[in-house]
Amino acid sequence: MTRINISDVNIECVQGDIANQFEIDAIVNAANAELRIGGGVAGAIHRAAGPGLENECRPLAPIRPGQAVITGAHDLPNHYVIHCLGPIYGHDEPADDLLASCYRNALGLADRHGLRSIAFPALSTGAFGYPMEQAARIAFKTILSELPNLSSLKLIRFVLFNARDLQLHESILKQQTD
Ligand code: AR6
Repeated sequence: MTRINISDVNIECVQGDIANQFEIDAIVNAANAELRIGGGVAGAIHRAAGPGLENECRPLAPIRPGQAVITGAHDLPNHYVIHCLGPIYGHDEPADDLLASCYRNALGLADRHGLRSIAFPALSTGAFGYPMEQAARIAFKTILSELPNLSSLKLIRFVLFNARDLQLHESILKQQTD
């Protein structure tokens, strides 16, 4: 686990399951455009939240790449879920800008709701095929550039599924903040 404090905000990298993050106000879903239960992160979140989440999502769909929408968290141990549609690598362009928009829009939504903490998975790096290292650089660059615009958020956590992805994120976060 790595934690860095910048401008009074903690940025953390941990290994774990995004659907099992206690004491975090909002978790971010790597959603599909229809906001339906899917595989990967979306499957884990919807299974843990229960069917009420899909019902709440239905009128908000479809969403566009780069967009973020917020719902309640139902049976999850959080207050909100922020659903982001990341770009499909090699299909949605410009991919870097669309991925950055996901992080920017999710942080903005959380902050406007007065939330103190948010946890992200590595958006677009699974079924959507984004190379992990490139995605991590964009994620942290966007988060670091958004820090001056945040007032309520004090903890931004990255939840990585395996040790290799955790190490990669830790080293890129260190590079970008040294
Ligand atoms: N907790 C944390 N990270 C996870 C978890 C988990 N429970 N499960 C997977 N990962 P993905 P995408 C990692 O495919 O690429 C879905 O089917 C995973 O190793 O969930 O944005 C949706 O319905 C990878 O590094 O999201 C969409 O159709 C990262 O999280 C589509 O996939 C993202 O993997 C979205 O694709």
